[in-house]
Amino acid sequence: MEQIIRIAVQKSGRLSDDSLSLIKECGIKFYNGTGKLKSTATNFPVEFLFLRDDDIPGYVADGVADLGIVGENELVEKDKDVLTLKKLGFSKCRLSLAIPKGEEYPGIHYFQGKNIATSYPKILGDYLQSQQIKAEIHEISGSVEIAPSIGLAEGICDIVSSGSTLLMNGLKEVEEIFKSEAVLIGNQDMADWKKAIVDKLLFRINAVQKGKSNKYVLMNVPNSSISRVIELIPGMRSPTILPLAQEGWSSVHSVLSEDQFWENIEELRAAGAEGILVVPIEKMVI
Ligand code: PRT
Ligand code: ZN
Repeated sequence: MEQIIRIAVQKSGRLSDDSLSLIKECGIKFYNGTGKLKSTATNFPVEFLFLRDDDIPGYVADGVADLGIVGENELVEKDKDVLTLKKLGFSKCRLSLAIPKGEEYPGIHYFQGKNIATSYPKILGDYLQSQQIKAEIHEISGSVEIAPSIGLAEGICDIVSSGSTLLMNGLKEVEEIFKSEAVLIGNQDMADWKKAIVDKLLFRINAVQKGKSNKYVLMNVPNSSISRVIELIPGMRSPTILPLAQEGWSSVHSVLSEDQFWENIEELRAAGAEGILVVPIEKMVI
């Protein structure tokens, strides 16, 4: 049998584009025709299953898929035994409690004895228990935000990103109860040969993520300032220094996080650096 692992990704929705972009950035090529439920990569031993996100934790727990990409909210709500292998940094959102905007909110005890509509009964139930609040949880599968206006519940617990859905429905966010982002999950009992493929994939994901958070920076520096500039941008091992055609000047190349770059930009200029270029890095292996 061909040695290939299966990875479950969302078929279409808020996770799909970023999941597929990450896979492509890892150099994995596959054909993703519309409506396809399965696809095999042409240059990496992986097959993709395109599923609803709700089903991904279960499929990975059962071993139908070895890996999956899913939001932490779905993962925790489904409560399946899987490994969380890597936070992926996209599809960030929060799960929050919200109430009609005209209501006074005195604190979490507001919810004591109230009805709350949500698609996340487990996360909400655990949270209310931790806060020693007894409330009625109404599980509904969609359009949670309209529950208060139709008299189904006094409050809701739903995913919030920009907050505009709450606003449009006359609600205000009063408690953030859970933070979520996309994660790579894995089956707990993978054979060693599968783990070896997963390690290769994780190695590539790490290289892509490191590349994204770092920049390649080049600048012209008067030779008298080189030591000062090196202190400011130490780079991976140490910066590269190349002489410019003009006597007394060098080109200094280094790699640093974007934050580090902005923090040091004024001092770099004060040290005489000029012609500063900041270039994106596709992949980075340290
Ligand atoms: O069809 P399938 O079941 O696969 O998809 P789905 O409809 O269940 O999920 P989908 O594609 O909407 O979201 C997939 C995952 O993306 C979620 O599980 C979250 O982890 C993450 N995510 C990130 C979000 C949001 N941002 C988001 N804004 N999921 C949902 N929303 C919805 C939210 O439910 C609310 O209706 O967007 C609205 C709020 O957005 P704002 O910007 O108005 O606050
Ligand atoms: Zn879903």
